[in-house]
Amino acid sequence: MKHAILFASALTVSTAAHAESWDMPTPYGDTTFHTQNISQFADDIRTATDGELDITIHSAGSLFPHPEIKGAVRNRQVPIGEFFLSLLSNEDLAYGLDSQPFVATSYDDAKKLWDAQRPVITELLAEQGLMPLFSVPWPAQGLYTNGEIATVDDLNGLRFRAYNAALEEFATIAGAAPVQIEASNIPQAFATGQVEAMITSPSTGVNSTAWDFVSHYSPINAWVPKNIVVVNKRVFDGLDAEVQAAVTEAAAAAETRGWEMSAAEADSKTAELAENGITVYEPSAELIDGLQAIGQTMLENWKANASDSAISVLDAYNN
Ligand code: PCA
Repeated sequence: MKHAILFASALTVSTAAHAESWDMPTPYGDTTFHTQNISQFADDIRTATDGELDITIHSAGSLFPHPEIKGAVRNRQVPIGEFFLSLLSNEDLAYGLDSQPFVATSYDDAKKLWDAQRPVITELLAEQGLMPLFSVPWPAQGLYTNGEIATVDDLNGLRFRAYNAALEEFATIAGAAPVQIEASNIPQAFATGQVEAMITSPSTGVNSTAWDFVSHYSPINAWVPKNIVVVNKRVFDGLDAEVQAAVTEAAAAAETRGWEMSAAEADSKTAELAENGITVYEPSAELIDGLQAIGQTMLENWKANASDSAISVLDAYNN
């Protein structure tokens, strides 16, 4: 009996020596499809490794605020994390092309753009000891306001919620007043009058119960921005080969599944906005013309500031 107990505890110790627990910060809430996809990713890895790698997700910026997640993975405060890819456009504009209006507006375009971005940003991230695992798009971005927007002039003077530098530039060119607000704080920002309009996906509109604070939504489908999951390369390289393979396989599955979830939500979440009383209207030709003109200006600015890496992404995308 005594031997059996000793043997059992020795087993526990030897398992514990190999098992790894990872904390994973993510920026968006638990009802967000990205978070649900990542939760499945963690489950897949736990199953495939028999618990050798156990990832705990800390959603909605609860472990690190969104702007600090990438740095936390780089500094090995955490081994893995998710963030909005175009937040890195202040480092290199190659990261931000998916948030430029009217460059890639459909899932097919978005896929082509990701294929063009992936090798370039893999190299850029490697310089910082980071490795991309997978990237998943949000549904195309639409316009939330009180009342219908007939032309770009109607955006003039509105306090406009922004989530990155490109959206801030967009709002400024439109004559609106941009305010940076994380997705989790959208309801609060509208409730307190900090903002009165926004551009985001139907997913984020539903997740933040947009019908509580705006009356109208227009699927202007202006861009298809992505989230990315990155891992610290040194930490990944320290894993057993089988565990590494489990992570890579789960990542590939998460990318495929995430793109499918996104496409399904583009329709279902737009329908949910309407079911909850939001007026969903097609943008007028005049509105689209005005928005495209802003996109044109922004792309010229982008090109004027783009690195060789960034230009190579645009060239690969256009070919
Ligand atoms: N939702 C996130 C990013 C893009 C989107 O659709 C947000 O609004 O912050």
